[in-house]
Amino acid sequence: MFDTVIHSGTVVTATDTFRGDIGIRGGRIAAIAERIEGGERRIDAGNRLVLPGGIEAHAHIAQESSAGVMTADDYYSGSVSAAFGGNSSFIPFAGQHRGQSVDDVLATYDARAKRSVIDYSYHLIISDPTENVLTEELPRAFKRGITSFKVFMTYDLMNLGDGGMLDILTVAKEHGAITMVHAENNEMVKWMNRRLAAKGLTAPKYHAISRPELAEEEAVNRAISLAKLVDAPLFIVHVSTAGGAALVQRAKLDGAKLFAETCPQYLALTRHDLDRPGREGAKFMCSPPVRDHATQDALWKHIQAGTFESVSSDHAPYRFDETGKFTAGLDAPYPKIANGMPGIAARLPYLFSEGVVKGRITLQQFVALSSTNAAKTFGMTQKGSLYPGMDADIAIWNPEATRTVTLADQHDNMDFTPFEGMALTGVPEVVLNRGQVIVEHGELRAVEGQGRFIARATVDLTGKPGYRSKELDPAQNFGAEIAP
Ligand code: DUC
Ligand code: ZN
Ligand code: ZN
Repeated sequence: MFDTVIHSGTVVTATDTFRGDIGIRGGRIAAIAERIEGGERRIDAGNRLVLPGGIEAHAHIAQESSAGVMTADDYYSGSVSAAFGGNSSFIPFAGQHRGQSVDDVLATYDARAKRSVIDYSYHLIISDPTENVLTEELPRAFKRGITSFKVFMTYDLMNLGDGGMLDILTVAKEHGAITMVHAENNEMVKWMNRRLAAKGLTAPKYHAISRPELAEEEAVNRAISLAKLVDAPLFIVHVSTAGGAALVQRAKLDGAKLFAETCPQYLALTRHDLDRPGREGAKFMCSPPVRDHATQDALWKHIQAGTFESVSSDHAPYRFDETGKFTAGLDAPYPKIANGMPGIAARLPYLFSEGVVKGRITLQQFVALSSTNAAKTFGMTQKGSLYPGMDADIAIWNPEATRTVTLADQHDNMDFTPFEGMALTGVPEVVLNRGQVIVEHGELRAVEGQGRFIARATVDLTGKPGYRSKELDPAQNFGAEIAP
């Protein structure tokens, strides 16, 4: 009656922990009960934890940066590494560069993503919101279940300006989609770059100085205001500052349609890591940059308080050579070094060890932050929890096993990991995607291309009443019908 039964485990969801067996049929959970007999295959969970498979909601896979640098991971290596890190699905970015049509971009990523071993979707990055993009191509993307996209407030080649952002927020709202934003003030960063360059301060460590905390805080505040003006849902990616997190928390208390994430690197690393000898510091360059210990403590408090829906990796794998970090030469100044770091396999083991094992968060919070909330926010309605009818996306975790992070453990195409040498407790030992075992005790069981594209539903705004601007309310604006 069942293809597979997982027995003798402790099932954990975002709300509950209980002893129970899971029966799987046709890739879905068919039954959960105290005891389930039979099954063509029986997997003994051996008293370990049976969790929803992770959903990685922020990863750069087979993606060219605006400077033209290709990530080291394609959909095969990136998805394999994700699977070893306890993930059953992921949502990398499909990036539009200026002048490109969204239809073409999606066709390109469809071809690249065919190699994935786990289920996938894309967030669409919009850098060129032409009339055709806004009125024809985005609605077509929504129709095929791509219900989120990312815009930038920084980088000359990506940043849309406030007006462009309002256009995207408005179109997204009309379709029930969510806009994601990289929030850093472009002019502050450029001004800092000029001041540092004038003094010849171009080593990797100055990357951390060039992107001030205030640049993030200002942009987070502005992004929230823009979204509030048109009452559109907004997701702030990779929040790296206490000030940015506090702004998110306050806006959420006001009922804004707001979501946010932070990433392990902002909890684990500081700007002093960029001051390692020689070029080593370049390994720790990402944007926004890693900060300091006080910020780490503040971000943990915000994780505990529910400010963030997810802890995502922002896996941006640029190798430590001329194909990645150093396409502009081994001695390139920091503004010409690719920024981004890998972390797709380390995300969940890090969060489990530093979060659950150290008593900072509950198991329920771990499940919510690693899977359930991403499923709800990004419309993966068949994923993110364990109950009958859901996809059998499951990770069996040994909560006591310890492991030291090494490059070999990552299974990606990278030549370093910024988490090298960290001793972590808690290991995802068996991972399933739609009922198929894809990782089993250190062995890959998946076949290239077995992952499927997931058409996603609209954003779940339950519990977020939003905000009505007086000036956009016909009852208060002399009847002007201008609201989106
Ligand atoms: N933003 C990201 O989300 N990832 C890598 C670099 C960046 O600017
Ligand atoms: Zn970003
Ligand atoms: Zn990113």
